[in-house]
Amino acid sequence: MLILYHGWRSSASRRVRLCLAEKGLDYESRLVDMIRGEQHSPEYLAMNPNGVVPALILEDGRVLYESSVIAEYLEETYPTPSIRPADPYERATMRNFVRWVDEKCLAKLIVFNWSQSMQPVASQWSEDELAKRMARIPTPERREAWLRVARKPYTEEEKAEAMRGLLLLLERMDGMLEASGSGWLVGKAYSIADIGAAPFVMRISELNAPALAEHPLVTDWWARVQARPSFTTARIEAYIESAAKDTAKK
Ligand SMILES: N[C@@H](CCC(=O)N[C@@H](CS)C(=O)NCC(=O)O)C(=O)O
Repeated sequence: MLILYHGWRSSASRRVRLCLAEKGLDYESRLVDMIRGEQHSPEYLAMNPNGVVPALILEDGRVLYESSVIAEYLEETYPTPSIRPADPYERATMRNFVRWVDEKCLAKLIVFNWSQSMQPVASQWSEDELAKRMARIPTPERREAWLRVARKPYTEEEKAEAMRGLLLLLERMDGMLEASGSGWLVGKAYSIADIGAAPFVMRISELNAPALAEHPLVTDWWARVQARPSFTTARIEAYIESAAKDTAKK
């Protein structure tokens, strides 16, 4: 059976769960406790050297990481139902879009997600604890992000700037929905492009609902995404409620 190392609220994990659900694939769920730094443990880094979730263990024991790469692997290995356009140009467009989301949106979303979920705990770490954690983080960007939430919380100005960046996604999606005319981002059907954007639109809907409402095409698209059975199966739940459930379990 497939084994997924993931986090319920992680956007990249949500993408993979959406793909698995869309294809009706069963998997063993292994939650990674990010606040405890399990993603930076030597065992986890052996699976994903970037020290981030998700990681997917295949049926033969090999490992894959990077949500968009996992999505395409799942499509190629379990092609029905398809979540990728058949037309090569549309496929290329889908990949370019997902790559853009990865490059432009993830760092912006971290500003909000980590301020909410990581900062309350990370700000309590002693200097010694912080140094130990920093030493285990494999990439400079994530060391910086952890340092920010632990010692130098994002300012309101930085949050406003991050939100402006995040909202560019809605503008880009408007253009794509207008061009496709199908109600989906690329081509005629729901694809990895829609899956790539969904976790980010979910967070925008929670953080800034009025901004989403200014984009009727995206708003309708969002309703269609949420109406898919895979959305429920993948457990894309409200961020605050999901975090509260985790805290209650501890
Ligand atoms: N490009 C990666 C991004 C993965 C990623 O950034 N995961 C975040 C959660 S969404 C994470 O594990 N953060 C933990 C950390 O940075 O310590 C992908 O798409 O898989």
